[in-house]
Amino acid sequence: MPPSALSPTADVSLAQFAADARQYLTRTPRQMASRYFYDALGSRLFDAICELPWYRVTRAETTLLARHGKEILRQAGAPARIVELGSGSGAKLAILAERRGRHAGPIQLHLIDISPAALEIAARALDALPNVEVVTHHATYESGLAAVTDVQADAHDERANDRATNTTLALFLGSNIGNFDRAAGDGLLSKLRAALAPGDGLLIGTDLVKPEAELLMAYDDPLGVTAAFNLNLFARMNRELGANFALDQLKHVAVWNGEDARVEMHIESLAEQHIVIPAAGLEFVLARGERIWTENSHKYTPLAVDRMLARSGFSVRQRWTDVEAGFALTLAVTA
Ligand code: AVI
Repeated sequence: MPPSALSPTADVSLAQFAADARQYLTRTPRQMASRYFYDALGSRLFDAICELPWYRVTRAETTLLARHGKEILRQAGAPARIVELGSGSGAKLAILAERRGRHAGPIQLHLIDISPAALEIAARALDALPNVEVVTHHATYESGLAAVTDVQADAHDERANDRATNTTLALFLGSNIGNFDRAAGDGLLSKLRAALAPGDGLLIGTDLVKPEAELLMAYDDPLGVTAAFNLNLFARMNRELGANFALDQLKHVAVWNGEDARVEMHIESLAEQHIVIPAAGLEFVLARGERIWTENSHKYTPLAVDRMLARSGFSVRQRWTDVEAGFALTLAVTA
């Protein structure tokens, strides 16, 4: 998974999946949690989305990291450790770590991801870099934050040993923050802030507000990859929860909600369907034209990023922007 990031679900039990299906699908309007996009096929479809010319998040971020990585590390105080939330393949972390140069001192790279397979691949790639110690944490974002706290506690001990630098840099990339609503995003960043020590940094990737037509192409691409990504959630419910969604009667819909500055993905039913989901103990009629809301992807202005970080106890140190792609990497430090 790319910003394989996102999918705090690989280790979520079937019982939890069923309970969430029941909870989300009975809301008004009906919803389903986007974290369930990322089964094996969903993760591959997301990888494919990242390759699409219309979805520029991953390419823009990778280019910024390659171009400014050295400066980012300098501004972050030459961190003694980097902790990535949702490290996926580790490719972005590798780009940053490589920018340290051959003769840099030792660094710890902490990878937090819910996919053991991704952690193994990433660890192998990063282990090959000079002077790095790779530590993997098989965890969701939330339990990953506990890992950050542990890392900080260890660092505290090391401080007694007078290490040259003891800063931690946390990475939260891929505009993964955009999939959280404002309150949940603030909550996560506040927890991250609490897990860090004074002077530590956070590098956060955010997709920026851009013309509606561009945003809609990114989330409703002409090749239908994003549609397949969205529909796969329903194929997954059919397969794993015994649901009976008629997939050929479901249509992918992406809309721009300007008021809340987010692209929303929905699935619309082309016909009335009597849905039964045995594992969730759920039965309902999905009306013709009714939509199930599957994802929010918030977009930001630089000011909105600054405010979000300030609300969570960070102050912005520097920003690197790909103006053409409309994507920003922001380095903030604990305020
Ligand atoms: C992983 N996340 C930041 C992606 C996004 O842009 O919200 C997921 C995605 N959904 C549709 N395309 C990509």
